[in-house]
Amino acid sequence: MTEERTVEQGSDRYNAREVEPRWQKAWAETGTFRTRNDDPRPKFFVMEMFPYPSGRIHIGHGRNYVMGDVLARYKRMRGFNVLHPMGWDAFGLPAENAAIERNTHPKAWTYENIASMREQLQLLGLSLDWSRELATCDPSYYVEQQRIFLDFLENGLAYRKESEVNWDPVDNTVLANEQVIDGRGWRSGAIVERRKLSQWFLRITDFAQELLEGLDTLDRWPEKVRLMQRNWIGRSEGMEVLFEFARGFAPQDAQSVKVYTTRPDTLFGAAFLALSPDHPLARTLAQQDDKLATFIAECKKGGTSAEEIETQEKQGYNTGLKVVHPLDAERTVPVYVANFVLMDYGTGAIFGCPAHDQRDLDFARKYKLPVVPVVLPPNTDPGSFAIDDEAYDGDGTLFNSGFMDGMSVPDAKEAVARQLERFRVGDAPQGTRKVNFRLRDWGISRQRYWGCPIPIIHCESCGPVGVPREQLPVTLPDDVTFDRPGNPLDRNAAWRNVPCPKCGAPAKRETDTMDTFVDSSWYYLRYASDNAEKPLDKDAVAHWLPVDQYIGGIEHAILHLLYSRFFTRALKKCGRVNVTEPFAGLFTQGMIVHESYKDVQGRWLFPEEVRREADGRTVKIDDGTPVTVLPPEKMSKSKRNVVAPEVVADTYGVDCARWFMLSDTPPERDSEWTQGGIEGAWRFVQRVWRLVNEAVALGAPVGSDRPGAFGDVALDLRRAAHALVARVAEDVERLRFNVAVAHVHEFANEFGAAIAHARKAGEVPADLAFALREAAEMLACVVAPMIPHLAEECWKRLGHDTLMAEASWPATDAALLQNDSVTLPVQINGKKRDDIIVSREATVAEIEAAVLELENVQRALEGRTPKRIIVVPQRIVNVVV
Ligand code: ANZ
Ligand code: ZN
Repeated sequence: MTEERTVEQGSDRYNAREVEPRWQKAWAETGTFRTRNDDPRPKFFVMEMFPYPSGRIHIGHGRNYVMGDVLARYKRMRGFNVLHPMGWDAFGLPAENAAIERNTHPKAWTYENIASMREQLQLLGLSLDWSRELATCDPSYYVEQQRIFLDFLENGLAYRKESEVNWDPVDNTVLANEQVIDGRGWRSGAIVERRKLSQWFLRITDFAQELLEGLDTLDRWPEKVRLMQRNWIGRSEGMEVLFEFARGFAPQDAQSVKVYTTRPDTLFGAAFLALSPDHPLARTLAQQDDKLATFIAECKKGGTSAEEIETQEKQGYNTGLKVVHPLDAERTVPVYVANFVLMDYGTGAIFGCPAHDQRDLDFARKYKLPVVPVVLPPNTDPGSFAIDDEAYDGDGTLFNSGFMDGMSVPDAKEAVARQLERFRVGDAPQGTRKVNFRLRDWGISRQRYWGCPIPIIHCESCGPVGVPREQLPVTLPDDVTFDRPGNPLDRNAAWRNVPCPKCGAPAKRETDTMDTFVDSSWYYLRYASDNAEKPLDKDAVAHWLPVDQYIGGIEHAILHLLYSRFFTRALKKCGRVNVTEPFAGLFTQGMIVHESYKDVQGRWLFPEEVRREADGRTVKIDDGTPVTVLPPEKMSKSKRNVVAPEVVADTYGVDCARWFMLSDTPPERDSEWTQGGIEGAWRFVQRVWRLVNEAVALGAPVGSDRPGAFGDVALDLRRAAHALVARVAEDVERLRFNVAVAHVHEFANEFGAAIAHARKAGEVPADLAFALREAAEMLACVVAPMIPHLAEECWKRLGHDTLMAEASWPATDAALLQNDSVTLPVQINGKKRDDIIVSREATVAEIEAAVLELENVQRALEGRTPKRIIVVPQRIVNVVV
């Protein structure tokens, strides 16, 4: 603190409000961030997930853009040709809802939002190539999407099929499974029904195995995201097993039922067979059985997702049929129709083993079926082991299982598989090994106006016909009304009625539009092109892809990222691109959270409407009434706990907001926005300005020669400055922005001390004068990616007439860096798994913390805490798991 006072003399206050717009203008006028495809420097492609233009952004949206921007600016300084683009995920339901509520047009609403949000983003000083801006709702974008659809159609990757969908009776639309929450539509809250519709599908399942294997190559993705994708793809190895009907208990036209199981080892514990309500046999039986027909109709209520069906109360209907146990001809098993069996997985039929599957156990308890355990947990007495209300799905030894008794679960699986492969039912083997995937083909039809039209014309004689390419784009008609529910395209005869492209007979356009996830599945490819005529440019894609760093929210861990990975593969198959994995590096950032406030009437208040009193109470600014403060949570418009970027820009400047966003917390974790925090950032920004000014006053002029020798003070300062450059480089490369900030803080103290020393000396010796200038330049460069406006102003003050945004990252002198850091091998249980570079002065606690952040260590730990971490300073680290 004392040091702060001493450096204050002789420098003016930094005025962000005047400075920031000035530099933004300079960047725009020189076209600094405009990227050329023919630039010979090595490429670096960094992008953040593009926003939905919902209205206005708040500072919580800004965090991932700022992180991407730091990386973009840093990589530019390191000599890369950086592509850092921005666009708008501009189709979707909210625009239609706004149109209905406010009597505007979705297009007008969307483009107005884009305009105001673009202005807000520009305010943040992001180094974006705005010339590549795209909006998915623009015909210049979706024309290519329609071509892609036709490519997929021609290559057998798009097809039409009848399928059951989640139907929202209020919004009158099909919902994706993830839009059904607790059996209700995500927006309307209406109870969802199931309906059959003819829909367009994309054949993502063709790539299931590839998409799974590709995950192993994505070593710069968070392990968590890869795991989520792996589970979503859901590969399972199991068997299809035929169960023959028992004599006297068989239906008219069937001899056997085929089930899919991943646990054939538990066959001796089978208590029942269950068919999906949609199983053909169930349907046939229902024709003769009214009660069964009623039961099946009941099952249709509620959504179609696996989660939905799994959380429903288990319901069954005993058909009276019986099957013979495949391994014991003396035993029969009753056949039910059950609501928890899905038709589109496996064979649509299962055998239930209550002792070892929770759903089956719930079902067995309800319908009083036997519960016979066949897997004995380790170290358990077979005589006393019994299942109560929890099924046992762990490992163990087989018992009550004839020839499998005493085997481990994997051995039993193998033994029973061999047995069933030998047995015959008619001509067929009784059991066949089978790999299944949970992943389903992607239904992309939406009964909505504000989406990309599917370029198809339906003709009575020719069927669905692709719109000829020269007629693309099929644009959305503007003259639509939203006064009635449903899709206005259905009612728009002028748009809908067209001749068949094949036979010329009167035909009708497809009125479904595409799921908006299609729009976002290829936009990163569109960015690569700088040629409007070639929105998907194979050469440009080959040049830029894969994206080197993609940054976005964990909420997109599954669908968006998986669909994008599918799209590159599908487009490759169509010969359109030559890239397989779209995103080489992925980072999922945490959210910004903020307290929320309620007044005495229980109404939400904006942060700028409240004030904290000296005594700690929080009151409303206008009338002093008390305010209830609620704990920090995700910023959201509905709770008003949002901070607008323009408010921060006006009060403290954008750089302060950027600095605070980067400084507080590790970037993958949530960070709390506080008044204290932003004020701290403001003080620090001012301090950097003062330090640089002091150094300009005391230091050597720009371009001075380096003295031949340096005294202790100068040498220490040089060492600190060079170390700063090296450390921040590494921090930014690893996206550890908060650590970079900490390093800058640390350096500011050392720099301040050197300045104080120089001032005391009166006449500043040449070696120190040189070191002061060098340190100031390095400091300005190092903070430039984070607080670029201030950095430009410092650069100018330091006497440069070039743009800092175009400057190079400072070179470091290896001799000065020596002794600064050491590389320690990291062992896990005695085996070397990684290296870590740490400062030579790092404490044991710091090293431990850094080691725990290593991906290899995290993987080995699988969420556990290590038993011990042994740090041998300067030598080695061993993690004992
Ligand atoms: C008998 C069994 C015994 C099963 C046991 C599990 C545990 P994954 O791993 O996801 O592939 N199943 C098969 N088809 C089904 C369908 N259409 N609807 C609902 N459930 C179905 O899951 C495979 C297991 O899920 C299969 O193995 C089957 O139940 C059930 F102790 O067979 B199991
Ligand atoms: Zn026709």
